[in-house]
Order: sequence, then C-alpha cells, then structure tokens
Amino acid sequence: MRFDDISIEPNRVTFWGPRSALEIRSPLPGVLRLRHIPALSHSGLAHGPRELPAKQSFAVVEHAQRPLSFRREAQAQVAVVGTEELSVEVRLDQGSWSLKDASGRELSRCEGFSGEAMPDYPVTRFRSRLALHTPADEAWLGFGEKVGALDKRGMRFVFWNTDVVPHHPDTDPLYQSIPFSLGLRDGVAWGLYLDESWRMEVDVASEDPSLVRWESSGPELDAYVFVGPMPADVVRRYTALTGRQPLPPLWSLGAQQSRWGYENAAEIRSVIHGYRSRKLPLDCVYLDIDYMEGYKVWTWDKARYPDPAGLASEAAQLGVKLVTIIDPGVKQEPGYRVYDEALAGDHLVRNDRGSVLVGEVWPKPAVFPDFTRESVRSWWGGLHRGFVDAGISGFWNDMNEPACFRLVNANETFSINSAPAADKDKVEGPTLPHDARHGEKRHLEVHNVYALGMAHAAYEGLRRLAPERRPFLLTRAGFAGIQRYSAVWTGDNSSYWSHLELSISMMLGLGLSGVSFTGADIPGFMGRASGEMLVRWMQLGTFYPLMRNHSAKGTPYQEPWRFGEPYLSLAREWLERRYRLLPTLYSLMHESSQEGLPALRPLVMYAPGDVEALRMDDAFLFGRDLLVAPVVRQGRTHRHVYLPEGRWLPFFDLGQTGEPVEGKQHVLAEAPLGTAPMWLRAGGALALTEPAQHTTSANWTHLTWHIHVAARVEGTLYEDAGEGYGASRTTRLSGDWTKDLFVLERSTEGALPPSRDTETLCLYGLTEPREVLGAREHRFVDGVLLVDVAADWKKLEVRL
Ligand code: MIG
Repeated sequence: MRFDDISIEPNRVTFWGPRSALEIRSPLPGVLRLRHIPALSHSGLAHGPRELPAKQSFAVVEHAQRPLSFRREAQAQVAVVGTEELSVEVRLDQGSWSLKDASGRELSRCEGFSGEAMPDYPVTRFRSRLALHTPADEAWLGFGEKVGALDKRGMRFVFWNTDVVPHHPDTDPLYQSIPFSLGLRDGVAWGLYLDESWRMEVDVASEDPSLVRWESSGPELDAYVFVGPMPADVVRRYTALTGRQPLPPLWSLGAQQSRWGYENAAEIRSVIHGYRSRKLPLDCVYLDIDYMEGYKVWTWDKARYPDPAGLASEAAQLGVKLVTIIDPGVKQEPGYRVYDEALAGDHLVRNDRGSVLVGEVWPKPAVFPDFTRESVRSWWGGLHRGFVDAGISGFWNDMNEPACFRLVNANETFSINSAPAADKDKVEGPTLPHDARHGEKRHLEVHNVYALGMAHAAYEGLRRLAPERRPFLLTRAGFAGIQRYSAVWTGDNSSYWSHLELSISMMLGLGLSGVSFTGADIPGFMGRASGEMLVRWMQLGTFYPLMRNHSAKGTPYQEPWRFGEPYLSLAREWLERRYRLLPTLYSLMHESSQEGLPALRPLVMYAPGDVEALRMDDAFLFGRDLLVAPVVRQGRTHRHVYLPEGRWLPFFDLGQTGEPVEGKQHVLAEAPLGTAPMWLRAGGALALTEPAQHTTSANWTHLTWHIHVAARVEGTLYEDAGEGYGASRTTRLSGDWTKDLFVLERSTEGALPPSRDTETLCLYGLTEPREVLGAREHRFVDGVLLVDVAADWKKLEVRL
C-alpha cells in the first residue's frame, strides 16, 4: 500500500496509489469524508482517468464542501489534510492515515484498506475492507438496531436488513442497518459512519482486540469521521449529515394499542371502548394486515370494514386515531389497480433476466415496487390519498426489508430458506435475490435502503396530500437517515424478561445512531406475558418515545384489562404517568428535531470518562436529567443502579421519594411491583402536566415544574398546538443559587400565547425560605417549596 501522487483542490484532496485512492473532503465543521477506493484488479487506478466514479448516497443530505488545508511534512512522506477541528495525516509510503483532533490527539488510525473484484456471474461482486486500530480501552457504541450491551466491543455484526420471526437476544442481523458508531476512550468520543448501502460486516475488536474491521460487498468504503469531544457532539454532527427526525404529532406520543388478529371494525370499536370504559388513556389503534382484501395493499376488506371513514370518525370522536399497516409487496393480479399501475408505470423490481420479479409474501404472488427511483416514490406517495381521505392518521410500514417468503420462477416456486446449494449465494434470508434489478442497480447494493425509499415515498406523499399535518410513520426496516421520515419499532420480540431488558440497549444504540423516535412491542409480540411482565414493561414503556402494546395472532390478548387486578390498576397508573410526562417527552422530541439528540440517552452520555456509567446499560437517562432504572427481571423487588457524578434526588414514580444522594456510587433501590426507581439530577427541571384520556394540544393547560435546585438550574419546554406547522413557544428556565439566594428566571421565545393562567413550581433541595418574591402563593411542605406563579412569570427570588 502506498500513494505516489496527490491532487490538491481547495475543497478536495485526493491521494492516488497503484492499488487504491483516498479522497478527502469536509462537508461540515468537525466532519471529514474519507472515500476509500480500492483499484479493481483488472485496471489499476493509477493508469485510469483521474476522476472517481460518481456516488449516489441514500443517507447523506448535507453536501456542502468546506475548504481544506493541505501541508506536506519536510520528510515528504507525510501529508496533513484537514480543517480547524479535525485533520488526517496521510502516510504516503504506507498508504495509511491517522485522524487527529485540534489538540493533536489521535482519534483513530487506519491499518489498511483493500479491495478486490470477484467475478461472480451474474452479479459482479466486490469486497472492500477497512481496518482501524482500536486501543484496548476504547468502547464502541451505536451501530443502530443491534443486540448486545451498549458497548459493542467484542461483537460482530452483519448489515443486511432481515425479517426474523421471532428474534432472540443474540439475533443478528435484524431489520435495520445503520453503519454508524462512536468510539469512546478517556472521556473523548469520535464517530465513524460508512456510507455504504451494500451488504456489510463489521468485526468490533472481536477477532483481533486491536482492530475494528469493516467489510463491504461493494467496490469502495466511503467513510465519514466526526469529532466530539462529547458523545452528544458526535451525534449532533452525524445527524447534521444524515438528517434529523421531524417533530412528530403529539397524538403519536400517546398510548397506542395494536394486535395482529383484530378481526374487524366491531373489534376495533370494542378495543377503544375497552380503554374508555376503564378510564385507560389511549390515542391510537393500529389496523394490521387483516383489514385488506386478500392482502392487497391500498384496499379494504368490505366485509370486515364496510365503512372505514365512518370508523375513523367514530374513533376520532373518542380521541383515537387509526393507523393502517402498509406492506410493500403488491399482489400480482391483473385488474387490481395498484398492480396495473405498477406494471404500466414500470415501477417494479425486475429479475436478472429483466422480467418483473415475482415472489410471495402475504399476497401470493407478489411484485415489489422499486423505491430507489423518484418516479416510483412519487407514484407510491400518491397511493396514500384514499386512506388519508378516509381519515387514516398514520402509516405503519412492515415487511420492508423487503421480506419475501418464496420466489416464483416461471412455473416453479422455491422457498428461499431451503434454496438449492447452487442458489445459496444469490439470496440471503427471506428477501429478494442479490441480482434482482432496481433500475441500473442490483439488489445486493440497494437491499438495505429499500425501506428508506419506501418511507421517503410515504413521507413526501403525506406532505403533499395533507400539508397542514405532520406525517406519522412507523417502520420496521431502515437505513442511516430513516429518522428523517419515520419512527422505528424493534420488530418481533417476545414476552421474555430478557427482551424487556434488551429493549433498553437496543433503543440506546438506535438513539445514538440518530433515531430518537423508537419503541418495542409491549409486553412482547410473541409468547405469553404475565400481569407482572405487563406492569414492568409498561413502567419501562412509559419512557419509550413510541409506547405501543402489540401482540401476534394466536397469542393471548394483551390489552391491559386481560390480566385482571392488581395489574389493570397499575397499568392505568403508568399510562397516566406517561401522559403527565408528555410536556417533557414532546420537548425532547423537539430537541431531536433541532439537535439530533435522542430522548433516551445512556448514562455515559454525560459521564463519558466513567466506566461504571458505561456498563450501566439496563438504565438510561430520559433527556439529560431524569435517570430511570426500571425493574427488568421477574420477581425482583430491588434494583441495583450506579449513579454517575452529581447529586440525585430520588424521584420514584415521578415524585420525590427521599433525600438527595451523591453520585459516583452504587445504590440499591426498593422497587415493589408498582414502582420504577428514578432520580432527578441536581440542576434539572422536569415539566409535567395532568393525566388525560387522550392528547389534545401541546400548549399545556396545566403545568408543573419539578426542579432539583443546585448552583445552576436549566430547563426547556417546547409547546405548540401538537399538530401542524403553526406558532410555537419555547420556554427556558435558568436558575442561580449563591449562598442564601436562589434566583430562577424564565424567558420565552415564539408567538404562541399561553393557554394557562398559572403554573406550579416544586422546588426540591432548599431549606425553609425567609422570603419568596415573584410568587402568587407559596408553601413549604416536607422540605419542598411549592410555588404558584402567573403563567407569564419572569423571575422568582427565594431568600433562605
Ligand atoms: O409476517 O402484519 O413485525 O408487527 O403484526 C408477519 C403481521 C407480518 C410482522 C410485524 C408484526 C405484524 C405482522 N407482521
């Protein structure tokens, strides 16, 4: 490996060697793009034209090109390319590089990249490899939707979206492929994103503890590197590159009920009635595949659902939205409008021989739209019209890996899982064969972005069809950038305690990978849940950004009342807590849309140098300040947790339950069935409202701030109508405590007028005050200062 030539342009530096090229650019501050292009064996790059092949990225939305500096060291074998924040030292004689931050600290070092062409009729397959040195104490976080602990060191992953029913705590790959990761060492984080939609694999220091090895089936490795130093900085930069999650409609943050097996409109009505009659909060019910006529997408089974619009409006009157499942497989049936249009418009994936590829999913036989093409996306987006007109509020994209149970080949069908040996290399998992044609591209290259294209189509379609509303989409499969369009749920889990626990690290991994709006099926999709499991799962699910109860056909019903007492009452309590939490959750979702930060954050996010915090991946932070340590094991009444540096107010079940404790210590919390341990960080302010049967507006009529008073206090609240693109108001609290004076100030931005006259402040951690200025009323009860203020308050002074 070596480079023997360099082309230097203001925004791009390219190193050329006989066997490879390395192109460096900077799309954003603190971000470099290192495009590694191994020569194909038959034509050395050095002899070919000096222009790299054009690249179409499905994930990257930021294409700016910032100026780069270039410096050649005296000994001439080292060139340094970079920006103020981040630079790459390239060793010309070795063809390798080292990444350094502004202080000169080495963040990463390339130990080699290579590629080879493997002629493999009928698809030309490539393999390119990139190896990065990793010090033994470097932790590896992210990687999207993956099993395992928060720190993925020692694991191997495949990036190939796969429908696995059911999955297990060690199943890989799952439905999503997000080749983004964070390295974390000595409290300093950096990021790496491989912008490759091809099938990839990564070995995270498992085979060789000093190497992270990436391998792609494609001809190159297009790497983006991100400087920290904090994990949040890396996530911010990564989401600036691949896009941020738009603010979802408020109703989609309410409680959701679903089941594969609800038979018809009458059963949907009775589920809604079941919630309302028991005073259980509910905002949304899903319709699974049985609403369709013969599994034909964009149709209704008129026997089961004679009047979908009527049902939607009845549900709406009870404060409930309907969401329908949408599968990409289109039944091959001449005369069926969607199939006819797909065929006439040339919208379908083709097989290697060029004819329309036919498989079997729920519809048999089925054909597959090719969402890599804009014309197909715009056609598919338009198909949402009839459902939007009928009052369907959101869309649930399933089977979009895409799943394909069998392939139909002329007159013969064969099952993919038992494909004859000769076909083994042509397909992997229940999906389309590697050589299927998506326009000019083959399936092996675009398989992982199939769902991204489908979500893109749906999102754009909904923006056109209902411009006054914010789209709600839920997807199973996805790729880097999926957060721009859709919420993600973690697929077919089971009612196992291990799955309850696993959902935490899966969601933390997704969140660090840019996907904030996530959920897992409560209390497990497959299998049989107990009442105890329901309650424990709802305690954790109260903090899932997407809180959905869902179950599989053939399993016992799982609505909260199926388990009897005391479980029903406990389930109600937790649903009510969920609704009390909405001002904070909504503000966190808004923060995700602005900064890319997830709602659920690992403890290590704000304690990056603390190894104990890193290992605490069965607990999480809800935002910055609320630490949640739910019980995730059967029969447990106590819960161990490590509290990172700082002072923490016991705040179990969303109210003070003890005196503040110092962090950097392990504690044992008492947590009988009804209780979930939580702590509020010193300086944190949590906005809560009153429970409700369903959401209405995010301009809260009741608001209470719970504030753990410290030297510095900060809080943020984002409010708007809860839907649409109208006026908003952002409220910031900022407090200072010096000696015997605590001053809390409030500022607002935005045109939305408040919808309440007063607010309540609960101030924890103060002694009995001598005087309180700026309050309408105040009381000091059991160590808590309760203050009523006018809704437009500006300043509160507490003299101790
Ligand atoms: O082959 O639509 O993950 O949530 O209920 C199963 C039926 C298809 C898989 C989804 C699941 C959904 C189910 N689907």
